[in-house]
Amino acid sequence: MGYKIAVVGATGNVGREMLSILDERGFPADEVVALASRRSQGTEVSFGDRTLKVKALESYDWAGTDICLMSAGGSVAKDWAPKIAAQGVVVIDNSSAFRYDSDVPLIVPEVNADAVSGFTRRNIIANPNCSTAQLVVALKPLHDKATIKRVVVSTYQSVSGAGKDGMDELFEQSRAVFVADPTTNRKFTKRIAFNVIPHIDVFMEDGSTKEEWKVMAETKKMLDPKIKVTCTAVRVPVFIGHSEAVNIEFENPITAEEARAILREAPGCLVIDKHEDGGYVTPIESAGEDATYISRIREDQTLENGLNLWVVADNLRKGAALNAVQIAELLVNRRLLQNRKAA
Ligand code: 11C
Repeated sequence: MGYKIAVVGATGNVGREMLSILDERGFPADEVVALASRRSQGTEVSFGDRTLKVKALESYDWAGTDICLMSAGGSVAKDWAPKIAAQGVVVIDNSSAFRYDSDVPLIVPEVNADAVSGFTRRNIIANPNCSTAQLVVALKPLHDKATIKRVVVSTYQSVSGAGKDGMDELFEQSRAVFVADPTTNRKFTKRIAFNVIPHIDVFMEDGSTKEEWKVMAETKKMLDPKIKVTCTAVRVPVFIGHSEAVNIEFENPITAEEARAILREAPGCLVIDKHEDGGYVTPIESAGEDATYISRIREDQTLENGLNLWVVADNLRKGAALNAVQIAELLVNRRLLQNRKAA
């Protein structure tokens, strides 16, 4: 018997991607429901070659629904996820609202799948921040081999991380620059077209941004609290695909050749690393793909046991929608919803 799954935030960038990934991967659903706020009620969204009419979250009857994939932002999640979870529905939430709660599992299936069983405490599972998801997919197999001590990450994050408004702003500003019209900044704090901005999310007391803090806190929660992480998060004028320059210091020796061989076999990773023009991945090639791409693997001669990597992934897929669907698949494949269905 299949499952009934509802996508909350179905009209957003990530919600639409969730629907298409559920269809692509043949998720065992008898019914898929698209939900959004009342003002989007009746909007049509694609689900494979079908069209779903969006229903209002406010009046949806959750009886019989097994899983809720939620991508509606932190305040909607804080308000709705506990109410939905209380009705026996497992909520997989893409916002940061519950990620740091010790009784909510934060899951990247390639990294800490076993922690998923902890969802029963609150019926909520958190999906990580996009820049963390691709990072930990690349770090996990290397940590298993040589034990990571410290990671220095510089991110190059696409505007789709800031939603459709971010994509529209890059498009609009690029057009305006070409026709010599004035540009306006709405979503971003400075012009993003033909520029880069070292500021994502709000500033924290120590001068870091919340995005940089998330990369640190989420890596520790999912991979190992002993790993030291420092991050500089930068918005770049790319529509889809986050890139990361990653410097890693290990406890034990590991060569670039060993790292390349390990990453070639690692789940979710795809190594493209030829020492020639174009022998690496850029965000354009990652868009629409599921893999976390790893290029430019090389030893850092300034450290005793150090490596540098270039890590690229589609932030809307592995960074958000795909990871959420993979978590739902974990629940199904490990039969963690079975008793609920019988009950
Ligand atoms: C960005 N990483 O690129 C952010 C988007 O905590 O889920 C995702 C924010 C989050 O702007």
